[in-house]
Amino acid sequence: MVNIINRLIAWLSIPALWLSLLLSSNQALAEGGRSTLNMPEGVTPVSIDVYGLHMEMFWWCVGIGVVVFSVMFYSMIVHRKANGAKAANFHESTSLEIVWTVVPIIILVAMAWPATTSLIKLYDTSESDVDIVITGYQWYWKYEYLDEEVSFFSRLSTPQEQIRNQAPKGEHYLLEVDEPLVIPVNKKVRFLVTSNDVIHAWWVPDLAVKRDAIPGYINESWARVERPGTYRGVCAELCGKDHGFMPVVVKAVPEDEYTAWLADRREQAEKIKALTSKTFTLDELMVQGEQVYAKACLACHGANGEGGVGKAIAGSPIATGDIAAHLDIVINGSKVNPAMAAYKETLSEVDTAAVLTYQRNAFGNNTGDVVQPIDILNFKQGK
Ligand code: HEC
Ligand SMILES: [Cu+2]
Repeated sequence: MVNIINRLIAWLSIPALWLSLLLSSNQALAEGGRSTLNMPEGVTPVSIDVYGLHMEMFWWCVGIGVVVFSVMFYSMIVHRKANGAKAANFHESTSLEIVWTVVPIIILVAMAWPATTSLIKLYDTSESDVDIVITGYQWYWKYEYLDEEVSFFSRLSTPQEQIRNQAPKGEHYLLEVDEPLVIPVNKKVRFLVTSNDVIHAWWVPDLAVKRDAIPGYINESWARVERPGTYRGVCAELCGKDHGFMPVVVKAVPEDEYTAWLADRREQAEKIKALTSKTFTLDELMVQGEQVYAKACLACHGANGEGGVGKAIAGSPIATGDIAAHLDIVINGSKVNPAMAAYKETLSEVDTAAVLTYQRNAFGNNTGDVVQPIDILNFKQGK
């Protein structure tokens, strides 16, 4: 009688255990249609492949777990010593050893086959429709559309007040940028990933793309996004103090929208080029210079040019002295303190001219000097 009750408890406890595990995991997986625990399925054929692979492996593991633990719990309850069980004594069972070698081999091959086909697809960057060079910088990204003469920087746009807990955090806190990468849907977009300084990694989970950005190397990847939308990612390689502040935002749009955006971008670039040869008045440069200063220099040089991380601009021997030295430190950066970065690539000629003119005339520096965009261009070209 006792024996029968024991068996009954054992047989009932095992399904009850699995059922409760299944129910709790189901709840975790099903939140809002999109799991908060599981990896995202993504929006490209490759990402869906990767997700399928992940789920397949997952269920293999669940199956093995259920079988192994079921046998274990059953044996522990039914064949326990208190119940008078005697241990069976068998050694070197050839058939058992063959079974536990062959079965795992079959399972491993069944896993390796789909994994290899997915990997081959993942690495096939041939015959792309759009090619984009992605360059990591400390701490932002540069996107360059090959053969389109369109390139721009993409920086974090989360306001400082949110980062410093002086304002409530927005929906896309630390996952928003001023200029997202725009790509067309249903086109094979090839990413050529490299870096300008240290190792970064360009990662967008929804596209199943994660590539190291290494100075001097170009790593390739690709995506064919099937659903228009905004997809977010981050730099996935510890790259310095602002590693957590260089997110990636990809906007996938229908093709006609993409073509219009490209044309618009090209027009903007043309305009900037035309402005480079224009002569500005002191007032025009001061207005623009103030904006550039607030965006790019104020954090280190202070709202009143009083300095901080950077040296004071008010009364600075460089900002009130020889213009060539001023051009040199802003365009090429400081030779002694890397905090003062080179702005030759990140500020346009017009912006550089404006901020130099501003620094030479604001904060009581009243030199009356006007620096024109053409001066910047000439300096950059060594004239
Ligand atoms: C991350 C901080 C930082 C930012 C941002 C920054 N600077 Fe600097 N800047 C410095 C530091 C540090 C020095 C001192 C460099 C040295 O000792 O050689 C400096 C020095 C200078 C000097 C020379 C001052 C002197 O009297 O020696 C000028 C001019 C200057 N910066 C202009 C700019 C301009 C223009 C911008 C914006 C486009 C800018 N800086 C943005 C940190 C910064
Ligand atoms: Cu980085």
